[in-house]
Order: sequence, then C-alpha cells, then structure tokens
Amino acid sequence: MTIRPLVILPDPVLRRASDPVGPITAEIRTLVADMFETMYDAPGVGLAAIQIGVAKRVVTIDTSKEEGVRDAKVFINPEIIWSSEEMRVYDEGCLSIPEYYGEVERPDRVRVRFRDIDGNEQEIEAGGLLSTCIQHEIDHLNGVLFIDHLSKLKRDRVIKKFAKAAKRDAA
Ligand code: GNR
Ligand code: NI
Repeated sequence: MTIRPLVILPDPVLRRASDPVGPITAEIRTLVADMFETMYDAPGVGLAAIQIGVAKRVVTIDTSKEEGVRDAKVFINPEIIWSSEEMRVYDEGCLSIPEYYGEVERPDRVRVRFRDIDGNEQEIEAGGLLSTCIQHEIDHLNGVLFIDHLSKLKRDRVIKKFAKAAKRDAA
C-alpha cells in the first residue's frame, strides 16, 4: 500500500468527471487500499479517487469518531437515488483545498446505491456526517468542489489564493 500525493486546487484534474468502474480487478483493489492509506494519513474522513489523480468512480469514507476504531467504507459507482426535502448546513473542508472551510447546505439525508468491493450492489440511507461526506465525494466524481456551493465572491477568492500559492511553489 502506498500513500499517494493529493491533487490540490487549482489543478484542472479536479474538474474532470470520473469514469464508472467495470469489474473489480486487482488494480481497483490496489486503488482502494492506496486511497485508505492516503485518507488515514492526511487525515480525512473521505476521499474520491480523482483526489489522487485517478478518474474512476471510487470513494472511501470513514466517519468513525472514536480514536483507534476504524469503519472503512468503500463506494464504487455511487448514485444518489433519493434526497430528503429537509436540508442542513455543515462547515465543510476538503483535502484538495487545505485549511479552507465553508458552510454548505445540502439535503439532510440521502439514499445511495453503489457497488461494494466484491462488486455486489448495495443501498444505504445516510444522515449526519456520512450524508454530508458522501454528497461531497459524489460531487468530486462529477468534477464539482464544495466551494462551487459558496457565493461566487468566496469561490473566486479562494481559487485566486490557491492559484497564487501554486505559482509561488513552482517558482
Ligand atoms: O476530510 C474531510 N472532511 C470533511 C468535512 C466536512 C465535509 C466533508 C469533508 S470530506 C473531507 C475529505 C475530502 O476532501 N474528501 O473529498
Ligand atoms: Ni473533498
């Protein structure tokens, strides 16, 4: 297993839509293992494959709060099949936009269909942090970032800041 470098804003890779996964091959299993390694190292509660530069519809999530207890969840080709009318606001962050946070309003609960690591179709209904996180990750699979849900003023400001930092790092 390998910790892979994270793709950081404003890298255009983050704007790519990811491709559906076909059969669960050894390559996919290695990708999932590397995603967990990278996510736990960061640390983050979720990761989409595109954040390590792989445009495949694979998401890892662990929202367990207790220290030392892991609850590793994998979502392959996840789709939201139902969203609650009720909304909730959460102060979101993203490993691809380090140290920036913003309040995003999303449906409170969602029902998600996906394939598990054995390729079996599954459905879950999620609330709380898992609901927020899975919606954030599915956005990544479509090239959407949480800052796209903020005002244009806030979004443009953060993109500008990260573009400057990237330029500085390249120099
Ligand atoms: O680690 C993460 N924390 C987080 C907090 C609130 C809402 C969403 C997230 S996901 C984020 C990791 C990440 O960037 N996943 O794409
Ligand atoms: Ni993110």
